[in-house]
Amino acid sequence: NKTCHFFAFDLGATSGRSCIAKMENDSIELRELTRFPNKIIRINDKYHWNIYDLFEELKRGLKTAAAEGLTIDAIGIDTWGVDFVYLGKDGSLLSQPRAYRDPYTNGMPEEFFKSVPKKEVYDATGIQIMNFNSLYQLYAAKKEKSSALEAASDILFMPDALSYLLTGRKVCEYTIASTSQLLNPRTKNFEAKLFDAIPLSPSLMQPIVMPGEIIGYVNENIQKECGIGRVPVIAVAGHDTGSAVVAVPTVDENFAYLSSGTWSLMGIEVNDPIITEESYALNFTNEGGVNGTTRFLKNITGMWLIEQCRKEWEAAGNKLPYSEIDKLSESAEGFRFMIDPDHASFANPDSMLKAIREYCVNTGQAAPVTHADFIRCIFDSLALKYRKVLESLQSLAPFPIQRLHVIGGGANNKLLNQSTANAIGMPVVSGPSEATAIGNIMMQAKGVGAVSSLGDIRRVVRNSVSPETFQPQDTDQWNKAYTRFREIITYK
Ligand code: LRH
Repeated sequence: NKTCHFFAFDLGATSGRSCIAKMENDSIELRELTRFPNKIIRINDKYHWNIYDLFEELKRGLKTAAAEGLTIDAIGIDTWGVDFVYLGKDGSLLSQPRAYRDPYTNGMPEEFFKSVPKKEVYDATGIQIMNFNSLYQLYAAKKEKSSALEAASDILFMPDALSYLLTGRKVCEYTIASTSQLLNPRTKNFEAKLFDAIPLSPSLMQPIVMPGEIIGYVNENIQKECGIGRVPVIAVAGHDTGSAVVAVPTVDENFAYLSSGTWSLMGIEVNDPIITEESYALNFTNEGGVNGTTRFLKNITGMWLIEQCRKEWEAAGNKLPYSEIDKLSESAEGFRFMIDPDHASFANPDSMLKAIREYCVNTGQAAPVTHADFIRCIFDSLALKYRKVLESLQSLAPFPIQRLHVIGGGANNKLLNQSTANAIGMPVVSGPSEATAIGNIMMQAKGVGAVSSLGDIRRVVRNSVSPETFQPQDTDQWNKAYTRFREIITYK
C-alpha cells in the first residue's frame, strides 16, 4: 500500500484545473494546483478553443507539482466531449479545434439524415441527436471544404490531442470517442457506414484504448521543460462526464446521477446500452463508461445559463461571485419566472438576459428585471426540468431509482440541491464537487494497479469525501409549480 501521487488535468467548457492527489491507505487527498478560464475564441463567424493555451496550462500544472518537489506517478487528462483536432502528415496540428457552440452544425443532422435516416444513426450509436456531435461537425467541415480536414491524416479528440502533445502517441480513448456519434457501443468500434456517408475514411481515427490503459510516457522535452521524470500518461475516462460518474460515492446501483457543470447530465449507470423505441423517442444517450459500463443519460442545459448572465453582468461592471449568486437566489421569490433551459434560443445567444426575458414574455409571464429575478428563474427552472427528465429515466431504468447523486461544481449550490430534492420528491446526495478530477485520479490508480473493480474504486472515493443529503420539502408547492412548468415548456 505505497503512497502515490496522481496528476489530473481536467478541462471543462468554462474553466480548467490541474490537481494532485495523494493516495494512501485506501483513500485520496485531492488538492487543486492551478485553475484557469477556458475561453471560446471567436474569429469573425467561427468559434474555436485555444489548444495552445490549454497545453501551456497543462505544463504550468506539471511545473507547479515539480516545484513542490512531488514525484508524479501518473498523469490523466479529461475534457468536455465531442471536439477534436486535425493533424497533418508531419504530426503537427493543422488548426485550432472548432468549439461545439459554433453554429456551423445548425441544420446538419437533418441534412445528414437524408443519407442515413435518423433512426438508423440512433440504432447504430445509441447516442442522442445533438447538432454538435462530432459526426455533424465533420459533416459540416466537409461541406465547408475545411482545408484542415482536407489535409488531415489524423483526427484526435481533445483529451487524446493533449496526451499526444505530451507523449507523441496517437490514441482514441473509448469514453470520449463515444460522444462522437461515430462509435457503435455493441462492437465498441467506429461505424463504417457513418464515415461513408460524410464521406470520410475511418482510417483518420486512432486505435481505441480503454480507460485504465497506459497511453505512453511524457517525452524528453516535456520532462526537461517541466522538471518531471518519465511519467506514464494513462487513458482515464477522457470524457469529463465519464470521469465524474466514476466518483459517485454509492454503495449500490439504485441511483441516478446529475453531473452538474456547464451542462447538467442526468442519467443512470447500466451494464448494457438501452437502445429502444422509447429511448429514441425521448432522445436519451448511451455514452461509453469505464469497466464496461454505459452512461444512459440526457444533456440538460445547466450552469451555462448562469455563466452567460454572469458574463454580461461582469461586462456591465458588476462581477458577481458564486457566493453572491447563491445569496441573491435565496432572497428572491420563487416560481415567478420559468423557462425551458433546453429551449433552442439559449444554446448560444448574443445576450442570455435578452433571450430569457423574451422567453418569459412570449410565454405570457412578466419579464425578469433584477439579478435575483434571473438567478431564481434559472434555478427554479433547472430543478423542475430535472424532475421532468428523472420521470423519463424512471420509465426506462431497469431498476428502481432511490436517490439522486449530484456531483460536480453545481453540487456546491445548496439552494439548488434543496430545490431539486423538493422537485423530484426524492433524497438528493450532493458531492463530491470535484467528482471529475477524482474520477480521473481513480482511473490512474487503476492504471497502476492500485484498484481494479468499480466497487473498489468507489470504496476509496467514499473513504475520501463527505457527501451531504437533502430531503424533499414543500412537496405540494413544487407539484403545483411543476404543473405550470409543463404548460410553459410546450412553447417551441
Ligand atoms: C460536459 C460535456 C457533455 C457533452 C458536452 C459537449 O462537459 O462533456 O457531456 O455533451 O460537454
